[in-house]
Amino acid sequence: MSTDVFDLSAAKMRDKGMSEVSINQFKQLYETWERGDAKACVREKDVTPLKDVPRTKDIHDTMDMDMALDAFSRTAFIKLNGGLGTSMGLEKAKSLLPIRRHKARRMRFLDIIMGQVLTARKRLGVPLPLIFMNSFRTSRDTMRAVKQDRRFVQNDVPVEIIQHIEPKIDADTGRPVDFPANPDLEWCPPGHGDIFSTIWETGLLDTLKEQGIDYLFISNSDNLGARPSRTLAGYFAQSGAPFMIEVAERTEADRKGGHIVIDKATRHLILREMSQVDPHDRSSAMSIRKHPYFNTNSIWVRVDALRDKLTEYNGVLPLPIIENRKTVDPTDPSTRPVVQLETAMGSAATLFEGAICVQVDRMRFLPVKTTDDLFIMRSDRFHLTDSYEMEDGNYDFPNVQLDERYYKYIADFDERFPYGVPSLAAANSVTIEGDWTFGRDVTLYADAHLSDRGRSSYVPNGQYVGPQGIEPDEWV
Ligand code: UPG
Repeated sequence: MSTDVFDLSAAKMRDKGMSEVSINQFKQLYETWERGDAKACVREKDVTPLKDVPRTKDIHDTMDMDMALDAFSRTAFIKLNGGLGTSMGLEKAKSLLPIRRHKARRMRFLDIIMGQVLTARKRLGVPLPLIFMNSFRTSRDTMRAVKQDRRFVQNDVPVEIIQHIEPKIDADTGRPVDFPANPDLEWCPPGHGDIFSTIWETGLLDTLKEQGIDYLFISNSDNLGARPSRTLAGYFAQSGAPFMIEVAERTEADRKGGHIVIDKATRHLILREMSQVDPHDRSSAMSIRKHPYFNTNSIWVRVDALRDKLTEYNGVLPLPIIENRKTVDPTDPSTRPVVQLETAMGSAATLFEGAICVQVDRMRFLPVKTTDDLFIMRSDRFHLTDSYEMEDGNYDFPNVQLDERYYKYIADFDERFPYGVPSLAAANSVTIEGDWTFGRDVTLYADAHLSDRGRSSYVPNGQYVGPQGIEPDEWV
């Protein structure tokens, strides 16, 4: 493929009125992909594992809280909100999905995020600007929901920045794909690593600097555990590091997502996503003994350091590329195969000399990637406190496996839990096979298991479900 082929994408982007920064970014992604470097892996032999990362709990015990408050008063809170919950069959931002009721209000991720920010502002008297990075797909709905909350006021700093879009590439020809049936599907967001060029282009760093902001805390909007933290702001400020990644101890359940390793040659941090693991290194990379921490995707960045880095690279950081192969209509496998070129936010750590990691407890990592996660989040395992913390006794959650055929998509899931999800307080694990609809006040306990009866089945009101299925007597 030649540069002329890339020019077709550039022309398509210009026609859509896209900026030169976005075109330059896409050019960098495209050329890397064309060279075959998108498949470049981070080899085990070239890295050392990350070990002995300081724990937040120990940091908290020795923290000077006045200093921490000062750092926190100079922090902005940014939420990555550009992704759609497509893996759960959603066509809007995942953050608009209801999680639970609280004081008669239906709470979505977004309400909880805003509640967390408003609580921190009020209790600690800090400005804590909240900024969503939306995509063309999530902006309208998200902003409408933000405006509904009259308590939320923010005048000097924009509440959203809108990330770039890029053409999906026809996997066979390298050209921008055509899909007249739904031209919107010809475009995609370039991954959460796009945050940096978006921040650059919107001039957000200057606005924040004028408002006295020195630190950014950026995290996934689907992680309600990534709350504002005075202690972590203090630790980051005190460390003098330009960039900090929150990592958490990996469990056997954390097979997806990325982990942090150290480059043997440069000693810089590297984020290794599972897609960047060479097949020969798979068992090492999966080993939680060898690589005990994973990336929560919550990062802290110094405004000055980021501005310097973005200036050095003209607004487009040279981040490793992730090649995401799909069909142009991801819900229809018969449509044309495409490549979506993406970058990951945490991979920028490599560019910052002196970047560090900090170990956080599970309470700061409560992601909802699948309806299995949502099942736990909506259950009585959690209690939403008045300061909008998702609280659980020990944050040690049951392993949940709901039959993908009936529960993977949110509409199917909701249909089968018309009275809300069952009690999980006494459940060690949950396996549901087959098509089960649940009545009111059902309790799952121990290793709760329902097996497939080959037809739609019902768990009646008030029943207990344990390792042997519905107990004490079989109904259905
Ligand atoms: N997002 C955007 N724009 C994009 C893509 C994603 O804003 O173009 C947002 C998305 O809405 C979500 C967040 O970014 O809030 C994370 O996106 P997702 O696709 O869910 O990322 P993951 O595959 O979960 O992986 C990230 C990190 C991984 C880490 C994991 C922790 O890449 O290293 O372990 O988050 O949940």
